[in-house]
Amino acid sequence: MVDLPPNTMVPVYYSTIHQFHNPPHEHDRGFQIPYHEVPRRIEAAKEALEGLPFTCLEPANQSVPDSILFSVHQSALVAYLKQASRNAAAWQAEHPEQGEVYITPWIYPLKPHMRQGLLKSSDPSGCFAFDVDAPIGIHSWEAIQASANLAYSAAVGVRNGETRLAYALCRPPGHHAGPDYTGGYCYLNNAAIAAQTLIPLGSGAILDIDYHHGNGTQEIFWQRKDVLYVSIHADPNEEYPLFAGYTDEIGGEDAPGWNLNLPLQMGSGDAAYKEALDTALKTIQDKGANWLVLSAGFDTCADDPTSSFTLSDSMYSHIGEKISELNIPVVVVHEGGYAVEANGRLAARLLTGLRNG
Ligand code: OKP
Ligand code: ZN
Repeated sequence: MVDLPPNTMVPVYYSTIHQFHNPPHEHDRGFQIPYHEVPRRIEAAKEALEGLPFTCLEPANQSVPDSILFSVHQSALVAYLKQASRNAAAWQAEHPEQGEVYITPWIYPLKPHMRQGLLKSSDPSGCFAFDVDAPIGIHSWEAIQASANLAYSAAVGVRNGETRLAYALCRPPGHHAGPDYTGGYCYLNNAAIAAQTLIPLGSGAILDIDYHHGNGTQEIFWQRKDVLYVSIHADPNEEYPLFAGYTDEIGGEDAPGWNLNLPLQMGSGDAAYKEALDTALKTIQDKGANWLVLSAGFDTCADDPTSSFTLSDSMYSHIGEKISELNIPVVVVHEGGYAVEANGRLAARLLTGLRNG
């Protein structure tokens, strides 16, 4: 940040626990493919960030309190996540020959009467997922909690005035997770937890620069005027999550104008992105945000195997520098990025830009 004293260290929150969450498969338009959201992503980011001269690595020194957790998520979702991890453990104990198993919700309540029945049943898992790409294994709940605790710890440091910039190396990511659902590798919404933690500093904003629209974050803050959600992402007509991220989603009846979607054409590059970023930052400033949570996805980069955008490495320095001009405290929450090693060099560029302005 521009007015950081020159030798202030930037805390980078990291936990080893994420590596025990390692599902084998996901689905692309129904086809089974290897899981892109792999442990090495966050290890690459950790190595690059701890290599910067101005960072210090920190453990998750705080656990998300229920008061924060249950103001962004329903308790039924949390109960489901715990139970699903237990179910995976029980299945594994009974079928040791199958090795590590990951459970996926399998019956989805398309209509309200189906939901009513399913919720009362012995396996309501389909009531808590909007897609098939948030599988749960024996260690997943531990990893999900550890990830949320990193976002919370980073936000507490900023809320307490100990720093004006912090980075949470969250894995699994969070921005597709809504009040009561998982989806798209996401289980608990780390960015929403960070934002809720910063509310004592006044109203603020979440800027989501992941390639995919953060439908979960949008829904959590849909009716709120104390948290602006702004997202730059690929055209949802063509790209996941398909059902959200359109320009006419401007916020609920209680908060019109407090949600801004800036979808870009498939194949967009630096020029289009810079323009959208200027619009995003102007809106954040106009709304008088006192703090920013940055949902930082790196799947916008040219070499990402899952994305059509072609951002150059220098864009991530530029994004950091432009954000620093807001001159408000920033909590960075790691989201996507599937060019595995790129998570390292791009996170380093982003954080360096944020720090040096
Ligand atoms: C998570 B995050 C379509 C496959 C969709 C889920 C993508 C989740 C992205 N090609 N699989 O926003 O990076
Ligand atoms: Zn993404």
